[in-house]
Amino acid sequence: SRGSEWGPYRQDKDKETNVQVLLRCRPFSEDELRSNVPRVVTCSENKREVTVMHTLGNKQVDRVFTFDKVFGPKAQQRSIYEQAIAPIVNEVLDGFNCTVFAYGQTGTGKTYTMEGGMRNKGGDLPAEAGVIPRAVRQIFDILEAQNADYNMKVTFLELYNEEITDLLSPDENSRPTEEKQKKPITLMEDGKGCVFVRGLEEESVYSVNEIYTLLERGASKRRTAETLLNKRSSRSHSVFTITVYVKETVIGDEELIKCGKLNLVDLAGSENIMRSGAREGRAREAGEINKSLLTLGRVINALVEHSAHVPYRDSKLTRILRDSLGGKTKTCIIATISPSAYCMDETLSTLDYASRAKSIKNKPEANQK
Ligand code: ADP
Ligand code: ZZD
Repeated sequence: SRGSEWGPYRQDKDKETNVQVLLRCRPFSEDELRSNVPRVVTCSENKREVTVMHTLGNKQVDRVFTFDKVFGPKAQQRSIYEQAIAPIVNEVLDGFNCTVFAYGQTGTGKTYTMEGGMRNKGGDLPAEAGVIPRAVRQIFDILEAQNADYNMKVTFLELYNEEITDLLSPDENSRPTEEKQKKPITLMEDGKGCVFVRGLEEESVYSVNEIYTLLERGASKRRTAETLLNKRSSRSHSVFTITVYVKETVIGDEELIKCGKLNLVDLAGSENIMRSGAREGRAREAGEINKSLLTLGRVINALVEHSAHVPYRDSKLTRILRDSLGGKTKTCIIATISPSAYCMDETLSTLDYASRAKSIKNKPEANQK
């Protein structure tokens, strides 16, 4: 077993790593170009700096922020993946749990970054494919190249108004009658402080195509929910999780199973917290308050300030992501912003939030059974 008191693992185990924070600024949209709105954001990828500069009457803004990596408007999906995410996926295959989440105002590219768009169907990855399809592809490529004995499971959920929807559950109509009543989805604690979501459809997958079929099901389920409830997508969080078990035969006949988990999270638009914070009373009545996003901010603040109490238990999102914030999971936050003057206040608030998150420390530990 891992780490005798004096072995090399001991040190490893106590090693703290900061949450990695990346910044991505999207290009101007066609609307923004047409309206000639001024650019207020400049990115220096080399210096890893983002500058926000603007003069309006006698109000002047000039601020500089530094991140672990900075991606300007020209950065391609593939280059972000290769530079920032591929190393994380390698760690998952080494038995670590890792989480990547996208944070930012609605319309700044969270979903584009995490999922991407799909122009050319089938075959190769489209150039616009985001983190999820690329991570899936990389995991299969590696496992197949190693000729590994593996098992891979995926789940895909949406959290809206503190309610979890399973984006992979089969159509109610195609279920056998005895299963027809909805499976209740609940958060369970495993006794070791780890939380898992019970009642989710957990699909074992053995090929990239199988995963694509599931992504399609998830995306279409979400579209249906969106049509029924306008603006839902900007207020909901989606969590795609891949769990990989790899069998390893070690010297002797002892068998080890390495297990790694990757959570890919697309958070609700950050503008929602600001607004609901400002008029909490009315927002709550309207069912608009985003308890999970508010609590995420409070958890980050508590960790940054080393508070004695971290309010993980106050929302479903923070219960699900507990281990990613101050726990044993390696975490990367991708903060997304717009370059335009229209969005400056939200941009500054995203940059402040993301800067604060840089000082959160986790203690990654590999799983082994
Ligand atoms: P969010 O998920 O933050 O609300 P979206 O991912 O839906 O934002 O992005 C809003 C729009 O901007 C979409 O049309 C998307 O395709 C486009 N977009 C976002 N980021 C980029 C980018 N880096 N390059 C090109 N288009 C982008
Ligand atoms: N962003 C698109 C889905 C949307 O909002 O509908 S793009 C990727 C990750 C998770 C779910 C869907 C996808 C997506 C896709 C689109 C259409 C049908 C299936 C899946 C996608 C994009 C590029 C490569 C693979 C999958």
